[in-house]
Amino acid sequence: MRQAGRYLPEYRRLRARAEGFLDFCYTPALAVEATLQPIRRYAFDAAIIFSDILVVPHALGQKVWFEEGQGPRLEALGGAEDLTRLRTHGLAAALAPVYQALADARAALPAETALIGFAGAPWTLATYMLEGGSSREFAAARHWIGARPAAFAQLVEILVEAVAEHLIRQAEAGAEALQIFDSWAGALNDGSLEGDSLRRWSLEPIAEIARRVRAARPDVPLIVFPRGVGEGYRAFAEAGLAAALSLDSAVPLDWAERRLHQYVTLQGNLDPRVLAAGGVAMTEACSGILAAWGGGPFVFNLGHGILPQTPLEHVGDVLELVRGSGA
Ligand code: 1CP
Repeated sequence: MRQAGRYLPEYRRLRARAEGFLDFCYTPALAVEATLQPIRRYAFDAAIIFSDILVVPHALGQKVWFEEGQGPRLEALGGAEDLTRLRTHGLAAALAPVYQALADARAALPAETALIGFAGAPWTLATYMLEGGSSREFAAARHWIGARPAAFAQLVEILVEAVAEHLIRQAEAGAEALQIFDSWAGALNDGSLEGDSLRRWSLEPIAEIARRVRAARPDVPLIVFPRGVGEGYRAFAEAGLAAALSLDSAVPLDWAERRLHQYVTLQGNLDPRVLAAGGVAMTEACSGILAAWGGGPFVFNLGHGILPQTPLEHVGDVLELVRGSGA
């Protein structure tokens, strides 16, 4: 998860060579290099293509840019009339450099290293498109759900279509597994919205995407990450929509083992702050995850993106622990 990230000095040097972050994503030679860097250093079992979830809103014609130290910015959609301006037919052409990068990365990777493609889930993408950037409160998205439900549903429908197409094209280009990030799904499950909004705006759109991807590419496993949904993970596991569920660091290990693992492969969930801190706490956290989940189908991973200040040795130490565990 965010393997290439800013914790690698070689990534920071490469990053300095591109104009803006999106230019970086759309220049296959640079994107491939960023994809390979963590594999060269650590020989992980899988590489994730260097791209971003916001290439989809950008391909739909929304203005997207990244400000140094501030994260993503978008020209927020103001109302239902702005939906008609989204370009729903130019996706493949706009994202051709991403597919090129996947094909080139697949060719450059060792045969035993899996290549993962990814996309943001409709709800998470909608929050960026309506808020105009990162948010903690999601005021605009909540307003659309409450005051303009038909327009919000239309936006989600547009995104289901676009995300499904983007994932299928990534598989065609060489991705061997696909991950859907619903990074802000937790906001749908915090009691502030009416009804079962987690099901309506996260689970169901993802299930529809999963159906389309499975119909086109039954051979490519899907990993779903509805971050922060707590007990809501059960509905995702029981729905049988994905080969694997990625769990955030707040999910209790024994609960997941009892409630989720019989339905689905688990991925996760070392706390990135624990990885950054290192020491005995890190060793014990890894052993705990391996002991709880290592008996069934399981992918060791972080519970969220790696922190830029993470010491390189800690990543090596964790790898050694996991590889030595026999799980
Ligand atoms: O290894 C990799 O880096 C893989 C490529 C990757 C992935 C899988 C990047 C590159 N971004 C993502 C996913 C992504 N992007 C998510 C979902 C996962 C998650 O929850 O972290 C989200 C929400 C984004 C949006 C995004 N992109 C943010 C905002 C996060 C927020 O708090 O709102 C930011 C800061 C980015 C920029 C970005 N994307 C990727 C990198 C390495 C960076 C850092 C920018 C840089 O290097 O300048």
